[in-house]
Amino acid sequence: MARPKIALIGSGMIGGTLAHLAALKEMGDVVLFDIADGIPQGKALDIAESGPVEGFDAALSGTTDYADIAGADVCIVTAGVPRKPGMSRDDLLGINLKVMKSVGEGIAAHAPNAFVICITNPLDAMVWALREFSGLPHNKVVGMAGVLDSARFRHFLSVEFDVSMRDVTAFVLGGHGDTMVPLTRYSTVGGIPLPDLVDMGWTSQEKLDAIVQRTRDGGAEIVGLLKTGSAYYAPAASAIEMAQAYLNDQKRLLPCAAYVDGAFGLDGFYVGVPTVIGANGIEKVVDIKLSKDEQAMFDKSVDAVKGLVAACKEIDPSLA
Ligand code: A3D
Repeated sequence: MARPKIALIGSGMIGGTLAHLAALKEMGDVVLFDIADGIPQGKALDIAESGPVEGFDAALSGTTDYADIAGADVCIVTAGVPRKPGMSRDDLLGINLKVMKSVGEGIAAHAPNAFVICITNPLDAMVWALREFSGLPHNKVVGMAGVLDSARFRHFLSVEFDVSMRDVTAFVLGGHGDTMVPLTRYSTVGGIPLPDLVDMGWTSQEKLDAIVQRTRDGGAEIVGLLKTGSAYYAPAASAIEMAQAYLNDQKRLLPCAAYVDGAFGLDGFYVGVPTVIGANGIEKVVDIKLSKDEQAMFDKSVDAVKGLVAACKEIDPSLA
């Protein structure tokens, strides 16, 4: 059987890291696409030349021609611009919306059966726009943010509790912005919910609140340190986890920016929710019960995304 084909639209910091991870994990053959001629070809060749040392057989190629993504099983989209210090994700909207139009049309023309994972910011609005421009089914177009935000939350928690990251589960829902909703009640250490751990005296409410805030600011913390761009190792690892769930029909329960129609009181809207990812893409949106406070935070986050979607429609009336 032929190896799966993974197309990476955008070959910058995240795109290059995605290609490296996909090759190391032998997920399939990788095509790097970018408008900056030379970058995708150079990264593809460089990673391919590590194959004999690492022991992988995946084929890697780079291109500026959408025809070369033909028949891709998975497309991961990072095309666009990242944040610089002082910028919010929302500042990227105007530039990246235009990019989503060309990417959506390219995918629709050459890889209409792919599972498409969007990473470009502002995430929730861009995945919505990408779906609109591509016309692909909603269950096949999804945004990566929740896995990353939850991974950041899990990392901070494992350091606080001094336990293995493998034993910490966490959920971050809502839009991928300052209003994201880290759900402490559904986050656990070895199955023990965080509020119980506070009651047990293993940590304090103040420390937990600080970790929640650090999670919300996780992207900005990295931007502030790097100064030249935004995070790429953890974002790439997170999207790879989603791609593997699809390619291997794993039925993973992962928080993603998915199209929600009916659950959470929403009617046809992209935002971060718990989903099941398998061979049919987003196979289920898990409609968990939120407390009054959690619902208020979620609603605020949804409103922030609605504002961004409205701004997209103003910039490009074809989306209205
Ligand atoms: P960067 O290293 O600048 O790579 C972006 C690439 O996109 C560059 O190589 C550009 O040449 C290319 N590009 C620009 N326009 C086009 C186009 N029309 N078609 C194809 N390629 C194009 O950025 P990065 O890889 O660090 O980040 C990529 C995106 O991911 C940015 O929008 C970030 O804000 C976003 N991001 C999202 C998260 C989430 O958790 C959602 C995390 C980190 C970064």
